[in-house]
Amino acid sequence: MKLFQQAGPVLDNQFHADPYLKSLAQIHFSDDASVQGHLDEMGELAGGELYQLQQADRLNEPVLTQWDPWGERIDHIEVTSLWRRAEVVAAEHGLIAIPYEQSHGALSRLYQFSLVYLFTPSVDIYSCPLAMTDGAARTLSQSGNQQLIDQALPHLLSRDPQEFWTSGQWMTELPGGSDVGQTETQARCEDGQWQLHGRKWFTSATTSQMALTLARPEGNPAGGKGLGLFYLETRDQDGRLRNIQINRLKDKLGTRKVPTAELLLTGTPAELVGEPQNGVRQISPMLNITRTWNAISAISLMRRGLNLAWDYGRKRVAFGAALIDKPLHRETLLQLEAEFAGAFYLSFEMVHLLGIAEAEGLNSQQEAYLRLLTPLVKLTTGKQAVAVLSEVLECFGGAGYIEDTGLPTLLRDAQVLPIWEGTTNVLSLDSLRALGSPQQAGDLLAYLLEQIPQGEALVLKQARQALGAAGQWLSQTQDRDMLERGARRFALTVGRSLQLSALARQAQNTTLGDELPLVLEDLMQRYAWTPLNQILKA
Ligand code: MFK
Repeated sequence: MKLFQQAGPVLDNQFHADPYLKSLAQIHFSDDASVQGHLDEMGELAGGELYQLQQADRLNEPVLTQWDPWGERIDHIEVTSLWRRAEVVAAEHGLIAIPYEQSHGALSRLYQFSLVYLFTPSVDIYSCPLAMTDGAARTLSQSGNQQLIDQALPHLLSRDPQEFWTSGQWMTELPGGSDVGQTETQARCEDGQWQLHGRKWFTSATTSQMALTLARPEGNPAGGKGLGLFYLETRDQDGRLRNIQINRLKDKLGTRKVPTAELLLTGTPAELVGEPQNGVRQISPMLNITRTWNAISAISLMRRGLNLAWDYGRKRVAFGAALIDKPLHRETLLQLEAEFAGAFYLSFEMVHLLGIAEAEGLNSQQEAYLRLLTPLVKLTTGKQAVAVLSEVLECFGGAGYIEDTGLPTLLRDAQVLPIWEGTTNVLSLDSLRALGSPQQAGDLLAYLLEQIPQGEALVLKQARQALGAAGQWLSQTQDRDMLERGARRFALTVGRSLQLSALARQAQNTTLGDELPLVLEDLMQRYAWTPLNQILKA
């Protein structure tokens, strides 16, 4: 008797398979065959070689060896073969270099993040060291510290894998993950050389060649303003760690390929990046870049899950039909697709603005918008990624719960997105900080309302109402406690209204031909029906 055999989901070229990214490329790079060709190449890698390597590498994890056979402390971390390959691909494809080379001017960030979006889901969060590297490059290049710029930037921006460096971002300590002002690490200056002493409790991607970190110069006051921002190189010329001990690797729910470690700094030599105070303010360019990467990671993981779920839905037959021909299964997938599409278009709108900011500068209104968008998009997409990927697993029934399908990894990895780089609550409060004075906040919210396309569609009315209600709440709430209590609801309401607005603008984009706008129009209607949407109605 021949037993039933279920075919599993497969991926092909991930650029070809993505009408959303193709639409962006059509709008911004229609006459640039080199960008289109590059996206094609990355799409092929992501659905082919890297995806196969990812599956083969599934059970491997980074290994920390603290001692050599003869008793010397070495603290060596070996990452897995997927990460080693990902580093080469990232350098050669210019995933950090592109926006700094500026060969595509204001479109450079769109170009970079389109590649990152394709690359990320196949490399098990290798986007983490890349995000921090990009953040460090941006922070150093804005610092005015020419010596550090000359020393580090050629490595961070190199396309040669032998020369390429990644950077850590060592912020979190035991007393304060969110409240960074509580940092205990001390910086002592001896004979003109700064040395750091302290314990870093979460350092992601500890294999990096350099890091930016916060420490309190001796004699400085408590709190964030008393911290300095420091640059350090992790190893000396002989490859030994510079007074750094790796106490252990973290045993995490997900992101298992990322060698997240606890470090002890025992007089680590470091350089001040700028002034010896206001470290939090100085590191904030890095935070805003890594938060952008976080959002792109969120949409890329959602896309991967949905691509697998659609393919499986075509192959899996139940109750006499393929799953995608079952009205309820199809509707479920389309609702998830609507969540994704809103997240996708708003995230890339943020990326576009970032690119304009770096190439040409923004006017004050756009600057305020980008400052607000960054925490809003990070927090909204983080929540969506967890919700969407949980549903994606359900689309596979029991198979979605089985490790060797690779599907549970998607959900576990997504779960970090609302946590690191600022939790949903911290970023909700940052959104309020970003709004500035009541007058500035009022002006910005009015600008956001204007961006919602004209039209009488119910969802557009809903978006206007939600944004209007959020603005009204903000202008009427003076009490600090009340503001803080409502911050998350405010941020998610505005974040989701802006997604709907971005989706609607694309649905009305006549340069996209006939087919896609109709699909987007349909998704726009569904966006307002998705399970996350009670927030929008609030
Ligand atoms: C997959 C992709 C990506 C992910 C890679 C991740 C790997 C890395 C893992 C990690 O490192 S996770 C740890 C990340 N940690 C955080 O994100 C910290 C979260 N906490 C916050 O963001 C708090 O809001 C903050 C620490 C900034 C609050 O600290 P303070 O000391 O209370 O700050 P304060 O006094 O409000 O702000 C200090 C200055 O910074 C102010 O400017 P002024 O000095 O001019 O007044 C602020 O306006 C400014 N500032 C704060 N956040 C800013 C900012 N400026 C611009 N953008 C921001 N986001």
